[in-house]
Amino acid sequence: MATSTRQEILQQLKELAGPGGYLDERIDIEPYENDFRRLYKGSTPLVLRPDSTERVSRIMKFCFETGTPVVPVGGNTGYCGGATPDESGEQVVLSLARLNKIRGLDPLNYTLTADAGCTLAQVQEAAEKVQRLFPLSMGSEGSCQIGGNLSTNAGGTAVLRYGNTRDLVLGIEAVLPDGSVIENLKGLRKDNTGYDWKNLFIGAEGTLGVVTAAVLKLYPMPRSYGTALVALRDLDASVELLSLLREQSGDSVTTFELIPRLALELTTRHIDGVTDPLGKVYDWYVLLELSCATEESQTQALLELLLGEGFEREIVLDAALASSGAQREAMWRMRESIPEAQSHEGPSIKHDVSVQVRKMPAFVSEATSLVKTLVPGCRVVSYGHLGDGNVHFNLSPAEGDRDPVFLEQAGRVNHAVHELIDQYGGSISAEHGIGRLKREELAVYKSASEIGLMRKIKAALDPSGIMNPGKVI
Ligand code: 2HG
Ligand code: ZN
Repeated sequence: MATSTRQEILQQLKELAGPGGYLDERIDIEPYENDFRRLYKGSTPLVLRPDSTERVSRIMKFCFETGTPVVPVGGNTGYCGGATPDESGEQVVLSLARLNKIRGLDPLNYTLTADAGCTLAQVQEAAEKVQRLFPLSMGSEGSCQIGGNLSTNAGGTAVLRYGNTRDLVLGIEAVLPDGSVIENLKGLRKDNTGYDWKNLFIGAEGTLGVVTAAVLKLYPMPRSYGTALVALRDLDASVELLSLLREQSGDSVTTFELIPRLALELTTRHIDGVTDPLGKVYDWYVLLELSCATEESQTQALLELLLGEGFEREIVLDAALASSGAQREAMWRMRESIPEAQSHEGPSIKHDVSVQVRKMPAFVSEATSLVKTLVPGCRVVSYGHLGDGNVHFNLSPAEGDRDPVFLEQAGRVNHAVHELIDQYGGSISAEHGIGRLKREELAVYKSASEIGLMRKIKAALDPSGIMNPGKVI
């Protein structure tokens, strides 16, 4: 932003955002200067909150002409600082929160068209009203926004069955850095007409343009769920059980989440109302869910049969089946509150890694030994989306340890774990993206040719580098 005209630029931007379309008081701006995990504290003079794609377009055009850097933000629930301005005070924040209408809903076409600022829960609820399922699901669904879900290609707990956000999008509307609007909201399942440009914006974390709307895929609403917390013989048993369930349930496994004993203990310790549904203590559990088109009783019977088979094969040691909606919710609450429960035990050193599903047990064992030698006494809470080959390999300090030295080791530990995941042919960011947090790591672990192509795409779409500078690449 040219300093001589800074005040004029900001004034003009406020006018383009329209009445009620911006925040410029310190107290209102402050939440946008911090990321959800409070890893970064940035600074911005202005938060724009336009209420239409047209206003976003005019704002971007003006920012393009004046070289003003823009940081788009949705619900600000990301894990990698991707929506936080830097410390320069030069970047304006563009919130999509006021673009919050469901534009269209077609139960026969199984599609829903949403503005970027709709919350994920709002989209789920709109679909549910017409007996359809929008399957993207995660702990932050009450506040994360669909535009942010697209921009980060969010994952969540139903990826195994329905895929990542990318797999749930049929078309988007986006505003390019120069203010032009590009749109394909036809809602077609087949449209094989050249480059699939929408996928450039999905997962780009706002570095190529601003997603303003999307046509999303809906699914039939399952008639019944079979949910269970299952204690496993050991970590290897998790992969065997997953395969057994997939094979014999007509592939109706929707969720398969790994939960170590410590995670279960922390949730019972810190989260009101969470209890351990099993009478005995085990090392490893999975929370699994089948979702089916059959009657409740049939689904329950199928799950019992399959777990019985697991028992016979000695991969399952024990299981609690949810026999009511309330019990199902309680199991989900336990799973969804693991990150919160872990935060009560001091800061965590996090990793969001993926490998081929079959290699996950070996990776978790080796990584656990590795970090225990690097940070003696640390507690490993390695949990999450095992069905997708993705775990959150997170470290807490030793019980009661509040020494800030723990977190100072994050860089060293991250690097060692990332080296290991690389040896396993895995990824250093399975679902949380890159943002600012993993920018340097990305440059290490992605091949030169991939980085080269990413740079060319960035330069072609955002030649003056005003879109979310300093993120991803
Ligand atoms: C989850 O799966 C989230 O619960 C959060 O992706 C993971 O806190 C984390 O590391
Ligand atoms: Zn996750």
